[in-house]
Amino acid sequence: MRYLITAALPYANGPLHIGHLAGAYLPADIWARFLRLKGHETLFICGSDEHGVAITLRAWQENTSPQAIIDQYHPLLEKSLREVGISLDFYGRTSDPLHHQVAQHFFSTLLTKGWLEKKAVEQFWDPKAQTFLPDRYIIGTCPHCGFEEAYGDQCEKCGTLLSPTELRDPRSRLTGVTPEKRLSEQYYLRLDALQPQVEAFFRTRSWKPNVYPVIQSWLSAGLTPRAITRDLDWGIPVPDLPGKVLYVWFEAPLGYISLTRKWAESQGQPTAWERFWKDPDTRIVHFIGKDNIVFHTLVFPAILLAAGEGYTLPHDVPANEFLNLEGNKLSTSRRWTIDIHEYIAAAPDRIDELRFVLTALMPQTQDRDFTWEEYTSRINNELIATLTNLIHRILSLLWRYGNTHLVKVPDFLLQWRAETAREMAHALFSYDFSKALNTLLGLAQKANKSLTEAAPWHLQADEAQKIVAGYGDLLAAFGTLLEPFLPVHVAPTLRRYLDIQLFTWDRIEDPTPLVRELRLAAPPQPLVKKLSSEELSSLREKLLPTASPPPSTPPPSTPLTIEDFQKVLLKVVTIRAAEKVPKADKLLKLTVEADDGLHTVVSGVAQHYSPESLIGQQAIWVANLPPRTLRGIPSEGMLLFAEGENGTLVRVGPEKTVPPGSIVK
Ligand code: B3M
Ligand code: ZN
Repeated sequence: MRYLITAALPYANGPLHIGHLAGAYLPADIWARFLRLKGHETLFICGSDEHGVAITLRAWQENTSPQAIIDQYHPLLEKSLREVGISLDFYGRTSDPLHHQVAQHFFSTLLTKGWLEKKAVEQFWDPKAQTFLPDRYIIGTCPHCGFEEAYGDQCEKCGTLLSPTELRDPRSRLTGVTPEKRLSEQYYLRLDALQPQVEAFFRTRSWKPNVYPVIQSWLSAGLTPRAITRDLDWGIPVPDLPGKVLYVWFEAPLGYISLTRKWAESQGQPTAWERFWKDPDTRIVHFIGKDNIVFHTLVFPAILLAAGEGYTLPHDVPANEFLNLEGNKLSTSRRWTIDIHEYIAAAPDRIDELRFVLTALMPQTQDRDFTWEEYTSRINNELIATLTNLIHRILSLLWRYGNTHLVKVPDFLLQWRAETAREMAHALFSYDFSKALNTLLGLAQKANKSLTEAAPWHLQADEAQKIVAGYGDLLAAFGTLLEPFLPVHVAPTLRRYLDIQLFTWDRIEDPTPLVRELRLAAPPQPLVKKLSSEELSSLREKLLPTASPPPSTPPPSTPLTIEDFQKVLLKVVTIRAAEKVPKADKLLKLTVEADDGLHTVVSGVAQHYSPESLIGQQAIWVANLPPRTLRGIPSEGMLLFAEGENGTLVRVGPEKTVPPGSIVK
């Protein structure tokens, strides 16, 4: 089997952070390295996404040009990816003329084949900036969940895709003014007409459990035509339509094709790309974050199907969920991130450590949380205590008993190693990277224990030497099994100590000795240094200088009249029951008693209160909010919590117990 692996094309409007890495680049890299060891022809490509409002908005904010923005970030993105060991075969950019050509070709083909329709639509116009506003330039209140900062194309809170006219209280992000509606002509992709083909494609694939329901819900709602052109002056010009550019989500996925072509050109074999896009023996796998699922599983396949030029459809789209940082959503604008280039500068010799922690914490089917505490304990108590200490123990023993060893391996070690490699392969083929890593740690644990029990150091030298040499086989295996995970320092250094090459994965799965003889090149040093509390604080200080996440911006203090205030009906309630909401780590379902009986309130405090600790407590309830449904649970009103230090939430209640339903005024 041949594989084309892609990782989401990062917008060239800012640096990469740990969320990007754990979401797309690291899993893609582990997979690519694993497939190569499995002996599959593998091409791994990526590139900067240089169009769209992500770029123009940034340029507007920084009072500079889009070109200056991409020229600043494109090299930084590539450098960061390479330095964390992302083994890309090619990194390009969507401003490349070849990409423009490919995207325009697809547009023209779809137009000729009748998959596009032109419609005059009302669009928002910013009277102050004198420009049409693309969807992303408009914010307002989400009609589905009430989130007040929803973008015109998508609500980041509830994930619903929107069109800007659906927003309540729309505002221009450029100037803050209320935009006006004006007519403008755009091309629409007939997703409705393509639905049968897209559905047929959807049914031929097996999707990850967090991806399947997203696609399913879209298909059952019915696909609708989607505008694929925009009134903007930055992007790929729409052929024969001055003043308009292709919508970034129409052209960026086509970048996977143009980047493969650029790679082929760079190899001096301009037609080599066809192996990857036009041959059914190739599997194309897109690694992305959850916010990109719809575009990769529905829109992009729809474009390929509509073009009808024999392009291979995605084999899989193993999207990850999000990584949070110390309990809060990562945010570049609020400076609540750990940027990769800054991490590399602060801890240049701890790249594998970061990869290890992010693999252990990978948000594979649900959001996960990165904390410095966990970073430290995963490094000290797992990576070092379980894995690299074992490696160091064996290396030191080998060194103690001479520098050349004939290796005779006991059967149980051969079996353990072969089974581990097989189990890891199985986990990796199901995109369960954390499990693959854990399986490896499991082997190290067993080996640690059996070595301690064998206690060669109590035996005579020649006897001891034989036992230790048997464990040398395990080291030879680690040199390969660790490669997809820790390729920057740990795996290559280990191989250098033992003077061995990478094996194929299949060789490791075969329970026969890997080497006959082991020679140690140098006295071993520990592969990973323990992380001290001083090192940790200095790292934390450099990377997250603010002691606590920036508090969410308080609402602007427009003067309030007493009549305004009296519109809010506040009551004291007693919490009678509380339980966790399945599959939502932040939510608790609370049953509260007021003067008119029991009410259900879904509250985002699960990370701050255990359900038991709230039962019997009183709280302040906003009683006259319209009900809304959260995770399928109808929720009435909301409970008030104060935002404490480090973003903690603290219950607000009366000073002493009052009858449930008492008015707060
Ligand atoms: N540029 C990344 C993002 O949404 C977006 C991915 C494009 S993949 C074709 O953050
Ligand atoms: Zn919403």
